[in-house]
Amino acid sequence: MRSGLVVLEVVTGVVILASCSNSTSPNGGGSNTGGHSTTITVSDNTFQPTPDTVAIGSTVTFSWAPNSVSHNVTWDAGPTTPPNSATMSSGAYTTPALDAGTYTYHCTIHVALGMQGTIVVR
Ligand SMILES: [Cu+2]
Repeated sequence: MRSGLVVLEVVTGVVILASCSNSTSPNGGGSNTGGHSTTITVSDNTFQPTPDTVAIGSTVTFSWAPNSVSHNVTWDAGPTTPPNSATMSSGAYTTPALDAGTYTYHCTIHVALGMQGTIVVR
């Protein structure tokens, strides 16, 4: 009985260690790390990369991942206000040329799940 408890504690410790090492991959390589791309992938509940840093005057293309559910790109704030995308489950939406500053946007359907992003233009 007593030794059984000790074994359980050891096993639990190993599981916790394993999950820790999984969540801290090198260079912060998670699903929402920043980047420098004029293409942002729209997949279920995430925009990648975000924050995304691009050059002044860039257009950014949001590309829906295969088999995604319906999402949209709805702008919150920025130096200009690009048109919002349609709600769609495939295809792509390209912004007009972006001005210097920080744009924020979200998906109206999944914002409660953290589906939002930032584009830094400089
Ligand atoms: Cu969505």
